[in-house]
Amino acid sequence: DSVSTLQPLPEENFSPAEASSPLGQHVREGLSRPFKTLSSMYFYDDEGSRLFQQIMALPEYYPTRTEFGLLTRHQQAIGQALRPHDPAEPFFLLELGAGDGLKTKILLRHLLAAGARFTYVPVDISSAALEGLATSLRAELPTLRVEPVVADYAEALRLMASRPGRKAVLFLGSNIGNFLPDDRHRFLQNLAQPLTPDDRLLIGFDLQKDPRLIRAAYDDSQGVTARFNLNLLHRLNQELGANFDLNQWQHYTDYDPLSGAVRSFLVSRRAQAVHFSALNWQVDFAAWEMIHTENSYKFSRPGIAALASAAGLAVQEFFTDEQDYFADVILRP
Ligand code: AVI
Repeated sequence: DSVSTLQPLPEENFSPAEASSPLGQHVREGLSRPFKTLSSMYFYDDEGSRLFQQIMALPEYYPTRTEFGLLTRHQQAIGQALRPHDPAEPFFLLELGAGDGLKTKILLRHLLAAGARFTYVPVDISSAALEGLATSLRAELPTLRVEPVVADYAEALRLMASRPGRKAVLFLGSNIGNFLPDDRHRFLQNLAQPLTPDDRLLIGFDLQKDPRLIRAAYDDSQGVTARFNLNLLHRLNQELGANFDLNQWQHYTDYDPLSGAVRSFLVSRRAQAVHFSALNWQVDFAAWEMIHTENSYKFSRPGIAALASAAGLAVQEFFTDEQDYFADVILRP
């Protein structure tokens, strides 16, 4: 009737700002490719971050537990490698993408107990994530000096380069596995560039192992990883006014031992068109067409040495768990 025609159409709730937002541009570009793709970077809205916390506690998802165990087991030696030789010399412990800091607290507790003089600098582009971490640290480790930095990683390292004292930089959780090889190389080069010979990096790498075990970690029996992947479509519905029907999509994942990558996809169960009102745009999907949403690379020891040296870094020490599932590696310029 005449009243309802005066109501704004749903598309009018979205301004041109959404169309030109990084997410809007990314979606148009990624879903226009011959093999459609979206970046796993966009998994982590509030719901995605909550689901990732659940993933980390799943029986099949071994990386988090394993890295926690190996940090506990090697805390003394890792602490030794990260801090300057002179115990009186102050240093900065930077952490890129700290999350809830559960694993880092093992090292922080150890360093405090060992009398190390250091400032913990968690770095994240989300100030909300950093505030949560800072609050929990103030309660649990009241003597710790914390200086959160809201910035992207390269910017934070450049900012810190002018401060005197060793920088020990943590990048845990095999986050490095989510980069494609070229991006990974550029990322490591950018990390290495502002470092001086006295600085250190500690990077977590998930190692190549029984391929069934790897695949199961990304296709858990409770379907949490599937919900995590599908949440990306929900996010596009929310933020770009898309009309993805989540019942018409499936999570699919596979491990390719040749490249070392777990690749995850969203599979269209039937031919369908999806409209994005914020982009004033529509995209067609054939039956069983897929959107590639994530890479999760698994590494070998020689592979780690090669990627370090390509970025001008050397492996100083290699720490692993009893089963050789995961490695935390100390690198130096
Ligand atoms: C954040 N990142 C290291 C996780 C991984 O294992 O690649 C993200 C993840 N995706 C599915 N499960 C976990």
